[in-house]
Amino acid sequence: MTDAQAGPAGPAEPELHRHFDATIARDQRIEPRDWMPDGYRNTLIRQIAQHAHSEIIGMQPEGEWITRAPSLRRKAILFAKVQDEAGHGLYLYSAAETLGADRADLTERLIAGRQKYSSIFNYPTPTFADVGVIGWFVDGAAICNQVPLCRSSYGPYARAMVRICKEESFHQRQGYELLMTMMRGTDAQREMVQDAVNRWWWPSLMMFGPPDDNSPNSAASMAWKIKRHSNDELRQRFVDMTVPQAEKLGVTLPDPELRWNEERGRHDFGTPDWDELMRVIKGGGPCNAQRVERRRSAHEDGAWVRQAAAAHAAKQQARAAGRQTPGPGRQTPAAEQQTPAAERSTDAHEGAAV
Ligand code: BYC
Repeated sequence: MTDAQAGPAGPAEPELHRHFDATIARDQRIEPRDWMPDGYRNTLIRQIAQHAHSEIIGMQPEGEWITRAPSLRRKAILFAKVQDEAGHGLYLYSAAETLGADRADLTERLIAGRQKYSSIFNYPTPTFADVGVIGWFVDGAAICNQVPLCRSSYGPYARAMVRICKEESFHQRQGYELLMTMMRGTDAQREMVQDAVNRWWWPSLMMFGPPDDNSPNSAASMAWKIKRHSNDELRQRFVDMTVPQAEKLGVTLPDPELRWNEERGRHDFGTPDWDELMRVIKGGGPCNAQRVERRRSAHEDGAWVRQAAAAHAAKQQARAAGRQTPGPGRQTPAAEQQTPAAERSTDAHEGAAV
């Protein structure tokens, strides 16, 4: 709510600002109807939209394996995981809408290349071991990054994250279990796992964003308690969590500088290739063009579904308001009964598409 919206009798902006600051300082939540500074609102829309886009684009690299999964069990698991990601995207778009963003507009921005999504989803998935490593590393990194977001100062985002994190932890375990199974298999399977680990390790570290001294958004986001920890702190947590898991699995992480630092009580590790991160963020990764093109065609192919849903909602609304008038081409229930089911559904699709 802006000062103008508060009306002439409402509190003045400095007072609203003080109230907002005090709410943040008390670690209480900001809710959609509360006054908030424009910078806070815009930062949230930016981060939540990018997060939503990442979930939706993130369906693609693993989704490519649904038809090629090696067993019915693996197919069912993968199907469920990819579907969860669609759900995460939808919760997050809804959270962005509570801030005044328009979901259709956010999607347009994504497919026009004007809004970002996570760099990690611009890498290819040539083997089934990639599915396991995405679960282990990418969902593991997501957990490190997103558990603190459950305490984010903006209520709808924090609440969406609670459910998302529960599902991410299942995703991570399924990835690790898949890799455990492969590691108990043949030499070729073990090599496949190690190769996938080698390819995904550094891009996974890049998911946490640029280093703190080159992270322009961090200071404001942390002051507003949108982000609770810095990019480097979360990256370090991910490394500390993953190293013992790699040992247990029997793979090596491709970093010669990786070692336990007794004094710090944490692992030292090498520096990711930040030029690569910037290149991928700007659209120059191995699969950026393919991912966005796929999203664009799925969006265009789905136009008839959106039109049909909107037409249905309008009809329901008109019915509820008691002013329903049958349209010129509308069939009577009796006529509908005479039309074979298959034709009826084709008609519905065509009708919706025009
Ligand atoms: N990729 O100032 P900084 C998932 C951008 S979904 C692309 O540090 P901030 C999952 C950044 O946006 C994974 N862009 O920014 C899904 C900023 O650009 P703008 C997604 C990146 O926001 C399916 C600029 O670089 N997770 O886990 O303070 C299956 C400067 O960065 C990246 C989220 O979205 C990157 N890696 O911190 C499995 C979590 N890094 O906007 C798993 C929520 C940075 O100024 N988001 N950029 O033009 C966040 O926590 C924060 O937004 C970030 C970046 C830590 C990512």
